[in-house]
Amino acid sequence: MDLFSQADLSIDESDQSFKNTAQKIPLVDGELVLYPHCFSTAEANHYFEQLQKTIAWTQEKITMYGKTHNVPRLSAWYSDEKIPYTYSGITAYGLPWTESLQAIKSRVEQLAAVQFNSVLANLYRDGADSVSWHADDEPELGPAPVIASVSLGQERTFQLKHKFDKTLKANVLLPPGSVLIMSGATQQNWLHQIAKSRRAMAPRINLTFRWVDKHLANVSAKT
Ligand SMILES: O=C(O)CCC(=O)C(=O)O
Repeated sequence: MDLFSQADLSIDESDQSFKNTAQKIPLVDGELVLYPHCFSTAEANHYFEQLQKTIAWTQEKITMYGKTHNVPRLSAWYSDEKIPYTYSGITAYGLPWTESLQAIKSRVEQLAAVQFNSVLANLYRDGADSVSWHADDEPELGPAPVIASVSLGQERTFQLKHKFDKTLKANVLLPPGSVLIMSGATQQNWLHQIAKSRRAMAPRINLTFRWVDKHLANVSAKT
């Protein structure tokens, strides 16, 4: 049972620091909207602690040029119906939703006005953890996926670069409690990363909610 009661989690409307305003981030050939304070500070802290404790954090490995390395972050994949997800050469089968993930999913579904059937959770333990340039463009996500990315804990910079026009770049600071929604042609035209940092960094949890086509996901898992 979640010890943090629903009343504790409710939003105090008199608290002007909580404003669920959308910031449209201008992006050629893509759509990016940031909700800097979708979750209040209390909610963000609560979910960070819960997820840190309850997610099945896994150290994935990747083999490149015949050498095997630890992926520089911990991750876990949750979904409806054990949907497989194949990324970075790894196939993970979706774990059942936890109470916190389900609650966060409901909130971001309202915000994005779409339904999600899966989430990739990443734990960046410190500034040495990162995710390198990539697009969420696997066939099972569809040609124009809506991806809702929740940030908790340490603020990190989300960097974007255009796939075809090297002059186009963007940096978005992701504060705790924020939700970044990527949609339209963003994944077709842009790469994103969280770079390593030499500065002292506290842990950060990121959740990217997705809608995965189960049949296409099974095809990717088998190939
Ligand atoms: O941590 C982030 O903000 C980005 C995570 C990401 O790019 C991914 O899971 O595909």
